[in-house]
Amino acid sequence: MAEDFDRRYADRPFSPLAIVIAAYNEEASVGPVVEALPEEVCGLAVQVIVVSDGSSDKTAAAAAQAGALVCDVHVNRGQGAALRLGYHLARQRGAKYIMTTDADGQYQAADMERVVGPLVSGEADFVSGSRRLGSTTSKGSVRNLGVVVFATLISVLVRRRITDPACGLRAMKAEVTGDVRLEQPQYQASELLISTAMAGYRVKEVPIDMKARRSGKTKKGGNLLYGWRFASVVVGTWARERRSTKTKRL
Ligand SMILES: Nc1nc2c(ncn2[C@@H]2O[C@H](COP(=O)(O)OP(=O)(O)OP(=O)(O)O)[C@@H](O)[C@H]2O)c(=O)[nH]1
Ligand SMILES: [Mg+2]
Repeated sequence: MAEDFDRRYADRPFSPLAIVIAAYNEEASVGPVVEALPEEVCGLAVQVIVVSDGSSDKTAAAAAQAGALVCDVHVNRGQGAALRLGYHLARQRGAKYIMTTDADGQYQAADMERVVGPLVSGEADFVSGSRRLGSTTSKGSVRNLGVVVFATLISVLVRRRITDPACGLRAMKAEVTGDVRLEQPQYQASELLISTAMAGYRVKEVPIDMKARRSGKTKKGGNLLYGWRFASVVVGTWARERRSTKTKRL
């Protein structure tokens, strides 16, 4: 799979910033999302990698048509697995930094300089957008309440202030993605954040504007299911990382 991807795109530039997008049944929005991405962010040339797995629509074709390097996996394995594969492909293609965004159009190209800036200036190793420092079009929703509750819980657990642990617009040094333990098949956002913070990497949040998805529907289930699974990943990741820190100290 990875070898085939590498061969197929061997003639495309190995740019220092890879934008990795997991996309599942997003044929209507992935094209416009890829087309709206900048060619450079903070002076870094961009390569766009879209990972679609088991989509039953034309997501892969739409992403390729828009100019992305596309890895089309036949079996659906979840956003977390797709992003892990995307990180691996980005590192293989020499990326120094990796940014993620979503295929549903919730994040804006205009915020990307702000997300990548602290990496380039050497101020941070991992930067996450925060809708609470910026804005969101969904006002007063259950999701927003969940973001506040989980941000508070995670801030206590990792002992630093986190305002938005579920933002899909993030950027990191590429080596972070190979160093921390990532196992979650679908609800990956908090696992990456908690593992990165607990591994001692410098984490920073910056304001971003979050919109409603352009079309299609959520892949995460209803609010209750989302909340329950998110909570399990938060507690499970924290406990796992704590055990592993203690073992390392022995
Ligand atoms: N490749 C792949 N991508 C996925 C999968 N599930 C979700 N995604 C993508 O991950 C991104 C986030 O998924 P969403 O369903 O929008 O979830 P969310 O943004 O956390 O939650 P909402 O607020 O409901 O939109 C989108 O680009 C999805 O297409 C999957 O199983 N495989
Ligand atoms: Mg979404």
